[in-house]
Amino acid sequence: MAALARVLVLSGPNLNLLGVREPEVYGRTTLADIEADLVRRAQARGASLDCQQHNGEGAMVDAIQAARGTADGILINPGAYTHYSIAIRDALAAVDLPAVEVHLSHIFTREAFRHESVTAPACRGIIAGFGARSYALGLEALLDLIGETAGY
Ligand code: CA2
Repeated sequence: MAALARVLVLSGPNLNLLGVREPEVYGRTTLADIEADLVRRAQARGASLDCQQHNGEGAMVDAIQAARGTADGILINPGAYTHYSIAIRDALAAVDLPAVEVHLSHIFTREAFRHESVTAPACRGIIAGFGARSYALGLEALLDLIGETAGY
């Protein structure tokens, strides 16, 4: 693998509306704010990021498949697909890259239909409930995992 750890940061449907719509639910931080913070953190650790947001399930699957050979790990917030996309789960399992799932909200304290993540079993771990900080915590954990695998 490359000396510089490469991470695909993948956000799912409607997360492009963060900070713009329903701030009372998801806060005022925009996805661009979150991604800028992640880029700073990655640079501090000598890593590079490719940040993508897709509303479609197929586009998410395509991005995960394309990560094979171009990324060393995946930080993913599958959005609502978390709760029902077997296709995204299968793609994560198929690429065989370390993945960390993140959620802004504490999905286990919300509506019952959000309590299950079908995608999490294809990930190394999950961080939920810390708002924008979930992404930051997830990135730090993922870079640790990648570093352990690479032996640096
Ligand atoms: O807490 C999370 O990060 C979620 O992945 C967010 C998803 C939700 O379906 C998951 O259950 C948990 C929803 C993202 C929608 O984001 C919006 C942002 C602003 C306005 C409307 C939706």
